[in-house]
Amino acid sequence: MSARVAIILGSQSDWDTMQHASSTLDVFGIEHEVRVISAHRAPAKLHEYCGSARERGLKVIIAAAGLAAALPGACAAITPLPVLGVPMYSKATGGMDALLSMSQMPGGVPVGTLAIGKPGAVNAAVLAASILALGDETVAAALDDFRRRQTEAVVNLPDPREA
Ligand code: RP5
Repeated sequence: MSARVAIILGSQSDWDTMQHASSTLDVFGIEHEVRVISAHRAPAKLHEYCGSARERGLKVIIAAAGLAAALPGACAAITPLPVLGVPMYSKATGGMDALLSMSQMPGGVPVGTLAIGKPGAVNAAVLAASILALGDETVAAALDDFRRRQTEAVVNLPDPREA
């Protein structure tokens, strides 16, 4: 089956964080592809990739970048598909540079911006699953199962003094 979600990285160095988006999509059985396409270093390639994304069957784009993180916004400028942005941690600002770059989009060109780093990577995948679940009962069932197991894991925690 062809990929329904694309994970685009601004750099290979983002993979350490974004592997958590990929492994979370695997939990839901969601086919996805991963590409490194920098908005700043390879804009023509990004235009080509996002410009054909919808016709190739992709439904959701997850875009991760750090620093002056133009990537998710550039994706959203090119494709009408939902774009979920994941800001990467940076030593200079802790990731606030990327968070603001992604969240402060002009009206009409949205990027659904997640948390900085690993929680954002995981949540981008969960949110992509929620979007796909609207039209896919198998993903909807996997999402329900994921949420049920997550709840059980915290409800059944022992008293921390006894752990
Ligand atoms: C951004 O700059 C990338 O998304 C990455 O988070 C950051 C640093 O990239 P590298 O210099 O490690 O390639 O464009």
